[in-house]
Amino acid sequence: MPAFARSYRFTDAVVRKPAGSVTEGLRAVDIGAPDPDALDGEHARYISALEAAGLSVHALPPLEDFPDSVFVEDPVLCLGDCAVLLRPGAPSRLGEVAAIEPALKPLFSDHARIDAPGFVDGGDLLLTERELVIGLSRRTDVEGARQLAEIAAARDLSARQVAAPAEVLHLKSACAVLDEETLLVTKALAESGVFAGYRCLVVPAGEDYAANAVRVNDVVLLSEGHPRTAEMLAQADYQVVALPTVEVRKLDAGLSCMSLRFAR
Ligand code: CIR
Repeated sequence: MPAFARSYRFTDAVVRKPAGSVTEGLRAVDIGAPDPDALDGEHARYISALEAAGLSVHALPPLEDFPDSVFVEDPVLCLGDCAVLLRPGAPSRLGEVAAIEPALKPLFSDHARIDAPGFVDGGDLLLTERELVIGLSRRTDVEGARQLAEIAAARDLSARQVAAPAEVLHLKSACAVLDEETLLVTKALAESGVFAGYRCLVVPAGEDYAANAVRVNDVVLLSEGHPRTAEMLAQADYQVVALPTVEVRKLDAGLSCMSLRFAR
């Protein structure tokens, strides 16, 4: 696959409008259901930010049967021209794959899929300029990772497995790509050594949630309310766009999980 800034230069994104059933979305700790209207507002701001960053946004209709289906990052991985249909590890989310597949057909020329018994959630996949990092978590298992590494290898991309941090849902809850060589990471993940060889910008204390940022073309989308991270990124010459995430956070979600980003 072409390697020109594939990890942050995009032309298109797929999103899915939140369903009313989003109040029933999965969460590890129940701190209250998200407010559907407020979540719609966050989602609309997110779409506007993607468009302002230069992307054509394909917005899919809500799926009431799947409360977490707004988090389109989890059932699919975009690898260049290839849409890889994953197998989310939460039983209530498995059906999201068949539901999104028809929308991807016209957008990608190449298709692959993870088969049973493997499980992979897209939130555990960090695609950098040099490799695909697969986080093993409660949602992503060794068999799924093995299959995905084969799919990647067939497209000239190397993959490796790491342990996702136990205290968060997904690997990418704790890290993001900033550019060809730089990652934004939580302190714990930086200290684990899994990203030795990268330049790691470490999220300041108390702002770990901000590590789930998204570099899109010339900007970095960052969760609002993390001033020290915003300042650190600005000092490093990144252009930050802060977005509200109060409602999605109640569902253990963040900015990366609300879109599939790719270049056409
Ligand atoms: C879930 O538990 O699957 C959803 N409530 C949140 C998914 C967040 N996805 C992501 O970070 N990629």
